[in-house]
Amino acid sequence: MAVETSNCGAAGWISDRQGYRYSSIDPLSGHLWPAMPPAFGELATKAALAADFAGFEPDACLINRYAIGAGMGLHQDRDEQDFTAPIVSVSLGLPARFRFGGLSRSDPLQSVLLQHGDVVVWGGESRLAFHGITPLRTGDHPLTGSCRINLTFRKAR
Ligand SMILES: O=C(O)CCC(=O)C(=O)O
Ligand SMILES: [Mn+2]
Repeated sequence: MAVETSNCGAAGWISDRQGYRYSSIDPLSGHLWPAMPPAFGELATKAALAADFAGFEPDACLINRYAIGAGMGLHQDRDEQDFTAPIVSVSLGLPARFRFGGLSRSDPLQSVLLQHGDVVVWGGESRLAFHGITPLRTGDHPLTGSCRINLTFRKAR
């Protein structure tokens, strides 16, 4: 089952007939994405700094919604222009198993259970590491019900 996505910030990650890319326009509404709430940007900047990535100023926040059974296959986040900027990922709601590997798809994977409120930062030599989410297990979270929300902050442009 696929993850449902939306965005806030100056750039949003979209897919349409021409493929995947960052766009400042929401293709469903024809309008700019909603601005990134200042508290979101500040959280991402502080989390990056805590992981030794000073000066992270994300221009994109991809919002992923996982229903029960939804997962995300192993992939790299490689469509951003500046790989010196890290990725900051915030997990909300139901727990999910995050798999994090190396620069080759076949490298060994670590497996980490991401719980509500967990923040993961990756960058530097791990910036292009393969990662994914195993299909969400049934559950009921007091704040999100039967789903998980993930926010990934990126410097897309
Ligand atoms: O849901 C997650 O924790 C990871 C999301 C992700 O890797 C992505 O949106 O590219
Ligand atoms: Mn990713």
